[in-house]
Amino acid sequence: MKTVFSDTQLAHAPAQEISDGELKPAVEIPSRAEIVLKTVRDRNVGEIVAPEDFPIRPLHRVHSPDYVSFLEGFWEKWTAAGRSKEAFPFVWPIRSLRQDTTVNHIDGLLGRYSMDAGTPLGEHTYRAARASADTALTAAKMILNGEKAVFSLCRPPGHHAGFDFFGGYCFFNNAAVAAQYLRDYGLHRIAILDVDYHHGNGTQALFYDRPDVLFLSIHADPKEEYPYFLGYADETGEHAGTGFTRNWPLPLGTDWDGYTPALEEACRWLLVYKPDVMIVSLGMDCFENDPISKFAFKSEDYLRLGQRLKKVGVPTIFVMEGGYAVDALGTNCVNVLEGFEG
Ligand code: OKS
Ligand code: ZN
Repeated sequence: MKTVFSDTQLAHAPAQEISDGELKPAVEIPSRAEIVLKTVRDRNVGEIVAPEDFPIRPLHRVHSPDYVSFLEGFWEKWTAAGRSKEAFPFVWPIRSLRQDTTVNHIDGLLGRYSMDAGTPLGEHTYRAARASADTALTAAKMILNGEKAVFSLCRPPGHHAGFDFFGGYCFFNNAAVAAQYLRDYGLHRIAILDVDYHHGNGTQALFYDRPDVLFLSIHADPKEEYPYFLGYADETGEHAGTGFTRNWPLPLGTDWDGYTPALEEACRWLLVYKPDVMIVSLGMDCFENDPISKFAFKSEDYLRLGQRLKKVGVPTIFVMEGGYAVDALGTNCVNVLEGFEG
């Protein structure tokens, strides 16, 4: 299987993040991609190719132009306000506040375009996030050109990012951008299977009213885990998309045996839907030693996951999402790819 990767993605290198009421060292860091890349090389997964530079159009098919422009112009506005370190939002237009303001101050804009305070933005965030989206787009294009499986080594991740907001370490929704690109190039049905530990709220919301992109997600119960406010079992789509979203929230502590019934159900939905392409939002944060997560996958379970996904039998794009146990991240990720390749 070929891997798509760009060095530009490493330019987003946050130092700190807000979590557990403290400023802590950031966990969504460049070494995540570096260790996965090294393991892809060491275990001869296949050729590693650089992404194409795509125009802005495929991003605007998923994200609002004003949001994309906000990210592009963010650092200039941030530094013009006299700030020099990375940014965190801290005020949001919730419920009783106005949604329709044309706020101008960078602190207002940060709240307008975000969902949490846990996602630092820096000087190179936009460039890296563009490269990450280009990485997924290139994988999609390779599938259109006949590849049967491609690994899109994306970073920063994407599945929490929505139409006009960043959060959960995500800026552009790489999997969604790839899915929309495949639709725009004439494929009829795309399935996104999200196996990251966290619910992919951004992806779900983007396709919630659409039958042409099936969204299936297995994740930690949002009652107990980020993103808290989406990912419950009764969210199954709306309007024309009714029935085309499925969620399997699982209890903290879930191991492979606890996970497989949900995975089997998801695979049955895939069999019925018969997608032209499956996009796997591939987080490795179900791993037992993940520093921010509470599932109990072993490294071998990632081999099994890859083997099971192969049996779905459709062209597949793996898009990397989360996973923060850096030492094991390469092993766990390549286990999925090797399990898939057989
Ligand atoms: C607080 C924890 C925020 C969790 C972000 C989740 C990132 C992730 N700093 N999503 O899939 O892995
Ligand atoms: Zn995650």
